[in-house]
Amino acid sequence: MNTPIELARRLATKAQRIVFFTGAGMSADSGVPTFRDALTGLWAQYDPLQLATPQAFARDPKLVWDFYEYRRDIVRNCAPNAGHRAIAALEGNGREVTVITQNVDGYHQLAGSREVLCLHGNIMEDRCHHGCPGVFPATKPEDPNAPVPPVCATCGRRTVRPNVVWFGETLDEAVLERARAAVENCGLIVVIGTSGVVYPAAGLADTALGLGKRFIEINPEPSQWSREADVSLRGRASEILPQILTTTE
Ligand code: BV8
Repeated sequence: MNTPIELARRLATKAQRIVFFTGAGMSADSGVPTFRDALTGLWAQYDPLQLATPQAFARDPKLVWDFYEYRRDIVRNCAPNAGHRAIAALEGNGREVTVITQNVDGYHQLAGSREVLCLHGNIMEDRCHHGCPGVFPATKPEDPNAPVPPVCATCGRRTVRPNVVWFGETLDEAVLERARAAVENCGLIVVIGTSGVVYPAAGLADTALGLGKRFIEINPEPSQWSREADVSLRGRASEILPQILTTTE
């Protein structure tokens, strides 16, 4: 009798092209609060829908900037977990691995994954709010009296903003296109730690199901995909991923 973990292991071992589609739950065991968990979730403390929008930044740039600085400190003080590392370790042995993440913490890249599509940007980067080209690492200004948000170093006139996609902003079409192609070409999608609420990102998992792709889900809670998934594993990403991805042979 195959346990769900053994079935998931077999699907992961057989697949030549795997997509990992990850949400905030992927980094929960690193200590980064998810948006939705009642106790630690950011929804509980702040309403991202009120803060993670261009309107909020226009209305109160300092409040929104402080919200991101609060989250950047968490990301700086935490680190990728065993789940990120298990995915990264899979690359390189002749299999095509693509990570499509909704997360903005950069942990998949830090753990060593090379093919990472960041649908919603990177919280550890800034860009000019009024369009100067380029992004640059978010750093804390030395001068405690520096303006908040900081002024763009390129134009010297406008403020910077976090290099993330806010609610109501469109995703980078090229990134989304590459993500769609990866889903269409994969043999297996592993959907990890997402409540499937945020679109168009969640639409990628819908597409995978619609195309009949082999589908593994890892989440302590059920989701809209649980019933149709080949394997729906109730548990934590940092515990389950090493069990299904680490080849013992
Ligand atoms: C857009 C960056 C065009 C900022 C983020 C349909 C089509 C298109 C748009 C929409 C649509 N319907 C609604 C919209 C509008 C909106 C949207 O989706 N709203 C939601 C709230 C209903 N979408 C947009 O605005 C997108 N733009 O489509 O442009 C357009 C424009 C205007 C109008 C129409 C169309 C842009 C969305 C991007 C938003 N930016 N991040 C920032 O971070 O500050 S999204 C943000 O939310 C994060 O990236 C995060 O990933 C995401 C939250 O979702 P999850 O990752 O799923 O996390 P969540 O906390 O919800 O769930 C955690 C899960 O983990 C849970 O299931 C939990 O059980 C599980 N878990 C917990 N612990 C563990 C675990 N799993 C495994 N292991 C564990 N240990």
